[in-house]
Amino acid sequence: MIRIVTDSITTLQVDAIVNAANNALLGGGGVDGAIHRAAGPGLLEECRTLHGCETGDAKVTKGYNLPAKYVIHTVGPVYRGGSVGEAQKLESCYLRSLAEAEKLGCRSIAFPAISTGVYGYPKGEAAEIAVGAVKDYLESHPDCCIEDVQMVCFDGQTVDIYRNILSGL
Ligand code: AR6
Repeated sequence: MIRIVTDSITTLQVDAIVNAANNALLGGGGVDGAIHRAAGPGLLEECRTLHGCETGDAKVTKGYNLPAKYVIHTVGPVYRGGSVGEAQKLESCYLRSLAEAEKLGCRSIAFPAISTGVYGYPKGEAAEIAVGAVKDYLESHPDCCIEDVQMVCFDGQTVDIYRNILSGL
């Protein structure tokens, strides 16, 4: 099931939350900053051992002081007009994160709207890619342990966009 949630991702009692990180995986602003603040210093310590992450890939840490057991750190593309492979990279963030969650045996996972803040991806296009990728993954993995996918919409515009897309499914 794919559903909309409007709370901060740091408060969610799910098996895994996804972080919209950067290639260094050493923290930053936006949702990344919020996750590091809420998780505490153990998260940064573990992140240092991961030696960064490629755009479109995903790496796992524990959740430390978060209610979530795991944090899946993924790196969305910086939006540069849409013609340098951004859509495929963004889709890969969702697919790779779900694959990591499945490996961990997660039943629930929460995603932020990756790349739609500082990285400038148009919110509507990014949401279409996000929902499409999750739907494709779940349909192509019918025996998957993941049963609850929460799309965290942190602003009103994003809520409206996801409502429209999900109501048309
Ligand atoms: N819970 C859920 N969503 C949130 C939260 C929160 N607490 N805070 C912000 N958002 P952004 P990006 C939403 O900029 O565009 C960082 O510095 C926000 O409203 O966090 O992928 C990293 O280190 C937006 O919809 O991530 C990278 O350098 C969405 O999260 C860079 O920003 C993503 O916004 C990544 O940029």
